[in-house]
Amino acid sequence: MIWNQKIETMSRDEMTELQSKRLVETVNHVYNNVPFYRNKMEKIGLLPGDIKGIEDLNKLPFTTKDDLRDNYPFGLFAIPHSDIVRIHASSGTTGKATVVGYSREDLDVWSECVARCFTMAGVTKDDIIQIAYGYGLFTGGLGAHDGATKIGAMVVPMSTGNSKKLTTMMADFGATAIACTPSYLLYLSEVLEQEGLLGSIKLKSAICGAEPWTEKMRLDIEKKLNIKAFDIYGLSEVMGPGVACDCEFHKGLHVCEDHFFPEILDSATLTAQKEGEVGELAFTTLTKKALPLIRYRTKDLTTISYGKCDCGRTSARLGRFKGRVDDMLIIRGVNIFPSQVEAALINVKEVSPHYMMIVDRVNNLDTLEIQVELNTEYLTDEIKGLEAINKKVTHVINQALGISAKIKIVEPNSIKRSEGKAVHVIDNRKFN
Ligand code: DLL
Repeated sequence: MIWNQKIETMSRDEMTELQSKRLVETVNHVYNNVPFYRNKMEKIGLLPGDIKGIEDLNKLPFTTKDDLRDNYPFGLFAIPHSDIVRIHASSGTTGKATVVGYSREDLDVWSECVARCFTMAGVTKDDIIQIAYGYGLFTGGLGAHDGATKIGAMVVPMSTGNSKKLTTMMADFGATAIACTPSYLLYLSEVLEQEGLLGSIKLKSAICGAEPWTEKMRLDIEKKLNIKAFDIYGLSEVMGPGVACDCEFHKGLHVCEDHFFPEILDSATLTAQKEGEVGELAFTTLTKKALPLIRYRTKDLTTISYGKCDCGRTSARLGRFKGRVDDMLIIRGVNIFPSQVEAALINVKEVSPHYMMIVDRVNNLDTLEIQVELNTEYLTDEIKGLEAINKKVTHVINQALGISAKIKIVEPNSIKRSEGKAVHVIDNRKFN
């Protein structure tokens, strides 16, 4: 089934016309209401009237996560605060959050996009869906919740954690769909097995995203749970989950192109890549009122294709995500930058800022160990002393990252120094 037949099967010409009209409106909106964009455009001598359609997009400047951070918290908002009805946030490079805002209309668009995606995954009003993305500042929980509600499905707002309760309810309620990160779903499949519940669940589909995963992992999930699994993509800055999703043919993620215009760029030259070539994904929002973004560089690496899909949809499709161009890690769905660890360690006098983050996936769950060097003057054989330091470091790191990490205090000078760019991360997870 297709949620929005008219839009999702629109001809390329009609789509370009709609996108062009909306781009012109968005450029006027940011020029008139966001000093950051007005200044950027004035600097290059660009007036809103110079943008007549999508063909003029490359005249416009890019936006980055740093721009959002520099304008923390509300500096890029384009409407009065009294018209903002929701705030979400995700972590930034310095530990300071990237704050995003939504008007009532933005929330309507968001639930429409998620409804399209969930419909691609076969969810209908007859389904019972457990939303097991985190509810709160993270966009996953509430974003998925509103989309499923729009479809009219019976929504079970589980959030994350408490896996035993989730699996028990999955069986007791006869849940037919689940939305959560792929790694969490694999973990849940183990809990179901341990609890002897695998035979008594009615699950049919899972809509997984918020972190990179492989096609193999998707197939593993399908086999383990005897369900269909779908890949959903999104990012807080642009909206949250629902920017794109794959259909039953799994030949790329259909973009909600009438709301978000995708570009695939060569990261070095920032010029367009050809269809099928890997590059950095950038989005221009076409209808957002509260936080419109022009050519936002997502740092995500993928491909794009435009041919009609076997499902009948004509929307542009993104290939499976291949990683990121920056050093952001996604661990258990949480965005983490190594610089957050560095900033936290500076506050602990007993250790040096030399550290190594070791990320792995054990029993389908991401693990994070951080090795931290002791400062020479605190070198001691006393176990108690070391334990106290470990406790202190664990506390500051967990506070800074928002997830728990295993801390290992190591001897001075034992972490390998690099001759070029510092290497702070060993990521043993495989995404390709
Ligand atoms: O992760 C929004 C979301 C929630 C998407 C639930 C899907 C499901 P952020 O926390 O801002 O937002 O993180 C965005 O996560 O730039 C990608 O690097 C990564 N990401 C999201 N979905 C996928 C996916 C949410 N399907 C960042 N495949 C993005 C690979 C993904 N990476």
